[in-house]
Amino acid sequence: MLTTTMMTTASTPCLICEAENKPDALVCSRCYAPMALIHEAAAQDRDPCIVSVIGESNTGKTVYLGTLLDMLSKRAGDFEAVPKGAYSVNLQHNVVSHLGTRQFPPKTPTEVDQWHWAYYQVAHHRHGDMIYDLVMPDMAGEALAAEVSSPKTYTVIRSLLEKSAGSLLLVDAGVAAAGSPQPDFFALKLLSYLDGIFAKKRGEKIDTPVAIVLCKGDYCPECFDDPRIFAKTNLNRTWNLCESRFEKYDFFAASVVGSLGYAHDAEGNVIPYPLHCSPRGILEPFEWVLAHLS
Ligand SMILES: Nc1nc2c(ncn2[C@@H]2O[C@H](COP(=O)(O)OP(=O)(O)OP(=O)(O)O)[C@@H](O)[C@H]2O)c(=O)[nH]1
Ligand SMILES: [Mg+2]
Ligand SMILES: [Zn+2]
Repeated sequence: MLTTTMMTTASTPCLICEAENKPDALVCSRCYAPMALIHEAAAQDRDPCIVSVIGESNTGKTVYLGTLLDMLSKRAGDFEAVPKGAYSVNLQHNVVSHLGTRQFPPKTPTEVDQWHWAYYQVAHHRHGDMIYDLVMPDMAGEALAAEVSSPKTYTVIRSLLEKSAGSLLLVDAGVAAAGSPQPDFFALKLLSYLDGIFAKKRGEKIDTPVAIVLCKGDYCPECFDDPRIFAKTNLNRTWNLCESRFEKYDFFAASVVGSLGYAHDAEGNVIPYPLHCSPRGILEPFEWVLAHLS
């Protein structure tokens, strides 16, 4: 008995990659997940549930996730969200304060120890007051691309996806609507990576819910009319892979900004500025994932 107590106080296993860490460590020595998250989780009586937000760089992951968390903590759609630890508020704070000054937040750094991790206790009053302890890190698109093209470059990404109970796959609908095949190919790569990770038995479909979010819907409002038709037309390869390999998937359109202005930055590049925010379709994919968690 004494030995067990001594062992548990001597090292703390990481929630994400299971590496043993010193009790006073700030981040996990293997995957750089914040240890505050692990300590916070240990104080709970329920296991946290990871919902990953994935997508290419510049698709709008940070803006989407920050807006979603802000809406949840403002009790939108009968949700109630309580951040577990002050570090969890940083992502939402960063996004809301940038949008409030009519700027988009900066790109997420590729260094894992710079990512914002959000750990929220979310309750939904319409769904029988179910409580979910959600861990949602804001990953960098470039790190995801590196991991997908050469697995094990970012062990934290692999561990996070392996442990995910559900995923939100974000796609740039504006770029797809303009005829570029790039969003379709990147989503296809991510889905086949997930397929490899989640596959239990050969031939069996994946039962982890995946919501495909068509971001920046303000550039192509037609995607709100019927996101499935939009995906079938503009993201046909992704659509087909979903149909063949995934049991629980759906398509959603979303946008955060109501109107954009354009101006030059210090280097002379033309940059879009959000003149006003009018979040649309942000809660729906999240609500759908929660409803389909097994
Ligand atoms: N029109 C429009 N543009 C958006 C919206 N959301 C994001 N953007 C644009 O997309 C850019 C990238 O958004 P981010 O949220 O930083 O993208 P990201 O996926 O986090 O990118 P990485 O951090 O590099 O992985 C922003 O700087 C905006 O220019 C939206 O709802 N509408
Ligand atoms: Mg980002
Ligand atoms: Zn770890």
